[in-house]
Amino acid sequence: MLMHELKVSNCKLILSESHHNATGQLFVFENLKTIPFEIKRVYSIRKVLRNVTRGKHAHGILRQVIICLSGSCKFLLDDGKNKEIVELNNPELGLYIGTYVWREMFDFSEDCILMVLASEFYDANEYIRDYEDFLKITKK
Ligand code: T46
Repeated sequence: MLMHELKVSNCKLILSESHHNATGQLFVFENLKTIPFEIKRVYSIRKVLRNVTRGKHAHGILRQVIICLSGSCKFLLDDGKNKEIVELNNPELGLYIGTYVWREMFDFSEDCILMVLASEFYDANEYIRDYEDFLKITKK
C-alpha cells in the first residue's frame, strides 16, 4: 500500500489504485487493503459554503478515510502537539484520520464532494467536541 505519513500523529495520505485510459479515470480503495479497517459506514458531504468551517471535533474510537471526489477543501489536523493543513483536491488520494485527531474542514470549493469511509456506525456520544477537553486527553 503506497502512503505518505503526515507530521500529525495517526494521519496519512493513502494512494488508491488508479486506472487511467482514453475512456476516463477509475480509482480503487479496498476494504482492509488500502482502507486499513472494516468499513461500517459511508457518508458524503457537498454544497458547503466557502466561508463555512465544519468538523471542530476529534474521535476516540472512530477512524476514517476521506476522499475528495470533486473540487477541493482543506483539513486542519491537530494531534495536540503538531498541526498541519492538508488540501484535498484529488480522488486518487484518501486522507486517513485515526483516533485523537482534532479536525476542521474549510475553504470548500462550490463543487466539492467529500466521501467518507468510516470504521464505526454513527455515535454522537463518541465525539470530543471541546478543544480544551481534547488537549487534556492528548496530554495524558
Ligand atoms: C468527521 C467529519 C469529516 C448523522 O446523523 N449520521 C452520520 O453518520 C453523520 C456523519 C452525521 N450525522 C448528523 C449529525 C449532525 O446532525 O449529520 C449532521 C452533521 O454532522 P456533523 O456536524 O458532525 O458534520 P461534520 O461535517 O462537522 O463532521 C463529519 C463527521 O460527523 C465527522 O465524524 O470526522 O465529517
